[in-house]
Amino acid sequence: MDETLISRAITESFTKDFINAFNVDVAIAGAGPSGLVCAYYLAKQDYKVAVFERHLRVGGGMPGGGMMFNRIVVQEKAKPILKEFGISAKNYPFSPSLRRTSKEKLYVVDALEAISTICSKTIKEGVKIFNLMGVEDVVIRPNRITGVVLNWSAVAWSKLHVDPMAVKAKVVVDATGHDSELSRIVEKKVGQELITDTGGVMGEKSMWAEVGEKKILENTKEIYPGLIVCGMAANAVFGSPRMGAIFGGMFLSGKKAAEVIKRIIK
Ligand code: 48H
Repeated sequence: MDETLISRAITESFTKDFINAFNVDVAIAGAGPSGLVCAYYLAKQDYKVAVFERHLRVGGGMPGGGMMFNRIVVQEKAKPILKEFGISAKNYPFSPSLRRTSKEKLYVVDALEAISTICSKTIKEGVKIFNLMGVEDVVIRPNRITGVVLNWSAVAWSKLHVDPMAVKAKVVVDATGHDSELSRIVEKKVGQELITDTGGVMGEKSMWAEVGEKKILENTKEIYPGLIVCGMAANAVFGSPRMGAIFGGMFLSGKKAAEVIKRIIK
């Protein structure tokens, strides 16, 4: 066995996919639940999608469940998305007496099953996920975002001065979670021109699950021409509350982002 054949197989295969991702319909920053669900629904309709994830593993905040108990909660409204992916869900409350008195219809889901299934199905739909690559800036033309600027996470973590490379996209998605990094970059470099009440990132508010889950769908939208915000980043941009380890809103936000993007690209 020639070891260099292994090296060649990896390098050729990766480079082919990377070069192919230089020009995509949609570039998504962040492979958390909202970014992956968005990518899945777009790819299902044959859009060319690349996801760039800074960390070694995908899933963002999902594998950690609630406070490292690796379970998540999903509400009835998002059940069809669990069904779409084939993710098992148990009715909650477990106890019949608590179920009788509870107003909520909830499901408890294994966080690892959820994220591994979503990731697998997203890749099988044709999405290319590039991990260990961070989006450090956007590409801009007059009044429009037209791509993302990438670098290896190892470069950023080592604080090396290595220039980045760019990818062109018809639409860019900020699915970077609580930090809403792309939206903050655009605010900083373009000015207070985001489509929010202040023109900038308003900042996430303290926990209020019901409001947070409701607002996240309203907040999933285009905030600057060519830039869509989804998931936790949407609530951070629009000054809405966090919600804890309930993930229905993240799934629904990813799906809504895909619908918004389809309308923009058309
Ligand atoms: C590339 C980047 C960059 C970058 C960040 O945090 P996430 O899981 O995001 P969502 O919005 O899909 O899900 C949010 C959910 O996990 C959560 O935190 C909830 C429900 N919180 C409620 C509460 O009360 O706390 O994933 C974002 C991903 C991560 O994997 C980051 O590593 C990645 O984006 N990322 N990738 N370039 N510049 N910034």
